[in-house]
Amino acid sequence: MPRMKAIAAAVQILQREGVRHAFGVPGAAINPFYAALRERGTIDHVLARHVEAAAHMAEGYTRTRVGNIGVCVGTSGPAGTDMITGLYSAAADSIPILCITGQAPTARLHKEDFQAVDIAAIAKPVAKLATTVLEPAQVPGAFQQAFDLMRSGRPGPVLIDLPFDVQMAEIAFDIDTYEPLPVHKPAATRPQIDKALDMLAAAERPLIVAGGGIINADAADLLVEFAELVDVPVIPTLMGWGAIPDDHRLMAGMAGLQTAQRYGNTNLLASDLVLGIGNRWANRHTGGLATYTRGRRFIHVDIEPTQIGRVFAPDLGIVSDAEAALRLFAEAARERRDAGWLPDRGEWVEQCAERKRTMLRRTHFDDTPIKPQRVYEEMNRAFGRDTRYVSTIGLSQIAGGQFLHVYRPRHWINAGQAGPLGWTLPAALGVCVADPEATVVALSGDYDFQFLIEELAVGAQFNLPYIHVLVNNSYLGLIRQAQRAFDIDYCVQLSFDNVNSPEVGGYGVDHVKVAEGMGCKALRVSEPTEILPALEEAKKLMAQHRVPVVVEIILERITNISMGTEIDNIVEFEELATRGEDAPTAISALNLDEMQFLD
Ligand SMILES: Cc1ncc(C[n+]2csc(CCOP(=O)(O)OP(=O)(O)O)c2C)c(N)n1
Ligand SMILES: [Mg+2]
Repeated sequence: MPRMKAIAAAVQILQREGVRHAFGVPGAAINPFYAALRERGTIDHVLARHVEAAAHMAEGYTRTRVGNIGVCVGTSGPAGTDMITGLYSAAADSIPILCITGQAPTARLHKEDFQAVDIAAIAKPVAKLATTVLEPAQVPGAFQQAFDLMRSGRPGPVLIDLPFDVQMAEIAFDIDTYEPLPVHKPAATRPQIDKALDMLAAAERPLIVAGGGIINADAADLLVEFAELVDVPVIPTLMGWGAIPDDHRLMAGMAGLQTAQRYGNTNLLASDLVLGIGNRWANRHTGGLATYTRGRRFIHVDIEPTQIGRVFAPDLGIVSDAEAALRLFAEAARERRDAGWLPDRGEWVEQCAERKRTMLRRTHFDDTPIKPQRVYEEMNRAFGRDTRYVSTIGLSQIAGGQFLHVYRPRHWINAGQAGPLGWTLPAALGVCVADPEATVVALSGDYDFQFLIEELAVGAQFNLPYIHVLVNNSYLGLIRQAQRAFDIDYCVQLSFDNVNSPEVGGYGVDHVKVAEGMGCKALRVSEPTEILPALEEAKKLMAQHRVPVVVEIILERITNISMGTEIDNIVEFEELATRGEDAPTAISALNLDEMQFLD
């Protein structure tokens, strides 16, 4: 049996489990890992500028491709604590990432050693497993278990904390005898699926709510196949967006309090049965449960048994991986179709499609300063079906959710539940590492952008080109809007007179200068007609220089974006679209050229 340092065995296991990239920040206690990484030479490392960013890069990396597991690395002390936010946003969205931390030597763990902190205890609530390995010979098993846990059941992150001496200790290990553990995923049974299909058949106005579990399970094609077989419209959740293309005739819009369309909410409210697959009834999707559930029955399919009934009791709960369930759903539906048992859904499908054609918000504004709605209209013009959008939170993300178009799974990459400011930029870098050929477009408000702005240098250093659309209202816009309920506008302003940059007109930070200082390219736009040319120019700059390109769009400072507290009381702040030219890049206008308006 070959003998080697325990950490060398760990690096061999990473490689055997498919890891090709890692994101991190070295420190003394994790240097044995870095030495092993260098010696092996099979894993590329991206040096973050902030350890939280390394965790978000790992998330972006995982979320981009089926089977990817992002790895982030640092010391246990301040690096590990920085990565907790990444573990949280990964756990919240069922995203596997592996966080590896280097700890003080075991003999000094209880001596308040330099940078020794019980990171495993801190990480426990936000990880499927968080463990400090105290026995060197257990290191291979810890990694084997980590990969098994990350992939099995509801996916999620794991933290492995390795004391310095444990990393350095010699153990017997032979990678040729190592096998990844078989992944365990519960699967629906045929009687369960038949029962669900009976309920679907008995309904008059059924809908499918498609959650992120479908994307995690790589089952988007099966979802579309099943929806087409039964001819039932689909409402994707924010995490499921892209599971069915926006321009599919059965895509009925998103429902929710913020990232939703008027037609999505109206379609949901008109339904009498909802079949949720791989979703978790997130509160910004459902709003008040009485409004959401009144007058309709629910079937809930989820991989995690404790998710069934967590938010409300469904009429039927099925514990299953989304792919396994959808495979059986499609198989059973095909049999029913061939037997002539499937009800005709033509009228209901047409009602949903009619709302999609007519219940639109206006995007075409010519105002200067620019109104945000216009930005998304121009983005729809500039970016094609293959674009991978990355965003986090704020009015920018909410309006993006309302107006942008997504056509493929993993092309809307969003920290949905946690929404940590600063996530967008490093996540976009992780997306670039995972798919170097992709057109990656990040969308941030000014505050989100400023949170981890230093990561721009990582993009420049490692040649990770993407376009960052930065919508600048010089405000914590979402919180300003929320403060209307308190009748205050307090501690939410980002404006100041920049003594070095009078040209930013009191908007505070000169993002163009900062981006250029970091080695990136940047453009600033103040007129609506300049947006599209700037986005086109950004594409050229990105191809030419292979660095991130920031397109800063100076917005009017106060624009309220449609939202509400219940899905039947969403407040509209702008006039709605009444003519085709009010919403020229709405999906029906783009694809059918048959927009009909009610007048
Ligand atoms: C780490 C963190 N702290 C606080 C918040 C609360 N929060 C959500 S949105 C927001 C303001 C976002 O401002 P900006 O990025 O400029 O976007 P805008 O709403 O103006 O488009 C804040 C403070 C958060 N999501 N994350
Ligand atoms: Mg802002």
